Amino acid sequence: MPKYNPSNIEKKWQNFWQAERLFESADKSKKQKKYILVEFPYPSGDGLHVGHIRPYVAIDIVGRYHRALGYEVMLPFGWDAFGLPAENYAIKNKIKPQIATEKNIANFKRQLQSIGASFDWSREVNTTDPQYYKWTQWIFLQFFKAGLAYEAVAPINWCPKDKTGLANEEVIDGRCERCGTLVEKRNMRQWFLKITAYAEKLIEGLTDLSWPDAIKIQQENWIGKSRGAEIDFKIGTNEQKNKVTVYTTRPDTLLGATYLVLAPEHPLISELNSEIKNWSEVQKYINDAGAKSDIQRSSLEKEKTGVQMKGVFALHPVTGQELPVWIADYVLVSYGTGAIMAVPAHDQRDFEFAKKYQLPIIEVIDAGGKLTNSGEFDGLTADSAKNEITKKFGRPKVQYRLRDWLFSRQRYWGEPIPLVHCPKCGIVPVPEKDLPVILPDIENYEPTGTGDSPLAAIDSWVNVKCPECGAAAKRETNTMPQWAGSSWYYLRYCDPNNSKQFAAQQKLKHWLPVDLYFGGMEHTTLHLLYSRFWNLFLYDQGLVPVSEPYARRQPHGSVLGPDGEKMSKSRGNVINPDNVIKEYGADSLRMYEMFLGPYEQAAAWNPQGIIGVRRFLDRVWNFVSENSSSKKQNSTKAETEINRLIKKITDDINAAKFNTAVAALMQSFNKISAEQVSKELLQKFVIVLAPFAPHISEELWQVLGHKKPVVFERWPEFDPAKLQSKTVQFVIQVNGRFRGNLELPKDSDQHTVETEAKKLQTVSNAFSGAEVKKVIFVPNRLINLVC
Ligand code: ANZ
Ligand code: ZN
Repeated sequence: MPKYNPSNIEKKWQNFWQAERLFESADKSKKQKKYILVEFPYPSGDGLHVGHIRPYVAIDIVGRYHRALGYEVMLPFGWDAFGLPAENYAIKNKIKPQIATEKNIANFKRQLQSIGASFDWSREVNTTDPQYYKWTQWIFLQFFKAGLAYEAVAPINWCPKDKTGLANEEVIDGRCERCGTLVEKRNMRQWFLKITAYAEKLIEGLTDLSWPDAIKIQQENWIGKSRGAEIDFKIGTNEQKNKVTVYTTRPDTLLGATYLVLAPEHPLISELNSEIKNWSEVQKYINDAGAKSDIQRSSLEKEKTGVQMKGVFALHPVTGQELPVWIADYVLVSYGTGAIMAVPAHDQRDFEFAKKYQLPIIEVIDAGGKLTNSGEFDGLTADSAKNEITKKFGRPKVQYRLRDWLFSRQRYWGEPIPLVHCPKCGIVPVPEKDLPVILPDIENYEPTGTGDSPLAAIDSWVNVKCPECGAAAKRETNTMPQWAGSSWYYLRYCDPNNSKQFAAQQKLKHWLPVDLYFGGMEHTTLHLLYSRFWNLFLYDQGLVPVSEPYARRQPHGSVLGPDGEKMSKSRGNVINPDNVIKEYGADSLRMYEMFLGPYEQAAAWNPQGIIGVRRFLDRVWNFVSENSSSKKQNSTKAETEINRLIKKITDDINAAKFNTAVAALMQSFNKISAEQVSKELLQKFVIVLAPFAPHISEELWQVLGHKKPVVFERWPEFDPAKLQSKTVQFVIQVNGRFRGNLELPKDSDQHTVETEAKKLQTVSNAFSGAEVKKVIFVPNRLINLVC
């Protein structure tokens, strides 16, 4: 038998699997289905590093394991190729995105095949393929027809570097999620998807999902349900006409409201301008506030600023007192009603503001939680006062922090929004038969920064006839965000080549929901939320059979560079799997990826660490080859060990504890290889090794005399009776003094133990011929011979 040399065997098996199409899943299989999904990547120009590969190895292990259990496994893969990363790469390298994307995909695919990933390539999807985005556009039109896609001029998040609008979800701590640039506000015409209509369903749907709590809580907080009340205050001199409505979660503190605050963008301000005595001061304040982001404005640490609208007063609905009205940027126009009643005695931000501007502070809740200074409500608990005051002076109101999804981008590399602007008919959807609206091949695809996408400059594309009346009309030139294609790709995998529908109902029924979804924590309030929204909508339209797409979610920790820092080109700490495979082989790479540490946690790549894994595989290779025609029986220890190993690996894969599974393989192998083993035991060992190290396992399976590949083998069962060791150690004493240990079958009776003990040299020495007078026997523990 030659030495283990991965480069001699890995390509061979990859080609075999591919040629035999072993991993293509059948829609009509009699087996139970298992749909296992991993988030599809952006095919960036840099290729995959070892961090990207970790989830692909994990999902491959889970997929191979379930095939061995007898499931019809769907393990699809595809490319999320629209959007900024692909486009920025193309601009930087002066290659058209279409061409760069194709090249990058080929490289990614080569890398994935080189790790032996068992994806079903017959289901490959690519979001930039017109046959794919035809249906992305079609789904958008369903939103439009249902009134859930709308156009509006609104102050939006604008990334000055990427030169595009961003959704709230793409702004992380005030910065662009992609490039980290501070986000600005811009007033622009935009397209929105009404995700807020699904706020409640998005919260409710979480209940039955077996997702980690941390993810559920993060989504719930992002949606941010709040219960409170709306209360009206009359305002200005024309009291008949003008009122301001505030949103409060503390209606019980109404009598403590000593002034009102409006957001700088509140529409009432300009309506009142003739009454405002310090109009120019007010205007200046409003202009300054416009430049700040919401995050900057609502930061708790920030010193509060504001300006009073002199000459304008609001009337307190209970006391009729005149209250001053201020404008301050800590009140956001996008939340609640954009106006608050300020209760400085009970709200920290109001308190700081009142101190700074010397506004009155009235305490209305005493130390015992009862109302005070509140007239007829004095003595009520805060809870009952909330109800009473809401009933008398306001209306109950549920409020969500979630905002509608800003869905248009001023960039080239995205799905064109399939709408036409007609001077007579208004906004007209492109008829279904004319889909897809193809993204034109153009020369200048760099972002303009003017708020128009580069498409706006292509007259031949923009100018069309109105689909309804035939008049000269113009195409919508905004494109969709990178999150569009990924919002429904798991549906397309069920029926990737359908040209009549986005997917056939019966196939969706067969495969959905996704049983297990691997993906990153960073997508919790982006892709994971968006795709649940699309799915809920399509479910309501009767177009998908399940309301929730992902039954179980498995997050992963990232792989850090050897320096413990995030892998990045600029740090020079990126580990390329191509090099690792060249040096150690794909199986060592796979096992080391899993061995790094708990799957959910970040772990640093240790270039030395993989050597241990490689040595393990060398030893497995030699031991199995040497014993491949073993006629021996298993020793009791070996028998126990293999049963324990099978149980451990089974449990660990089910719980996504891949690192302890690899450790168990190594430890068990050490024990087994010191014992007498049967060929049958080696076969079991190879079958449970196969999901982790599939290439060496195929090769050894052949060495063990099999013609069919190991991927067809059933997962071995363990014998629960054999999990316990069958022998125990007895302590042997003479007259209460320790004389040695004896390993004997479990539950040996007193006579057997006594006979064996007497054979010991140390025991007969201690007797020196005397008779045994008494025996103390503790089953499975001890025997004490007294003479
Ligand atoms: C009076 C009050 C008294 C308040 C008190 C709080 C404590 P959540 O839980 O996040 O919904 N608020 C309302 N709209 C706002 C806006 N557009 N910008 C900034 N703040 C706003 O918080 C609701 C509370 O936040 C509301 O209840 C309001 O202040 C403030 F002791 O009203 B409260
Ligand atoms: Zn028209």
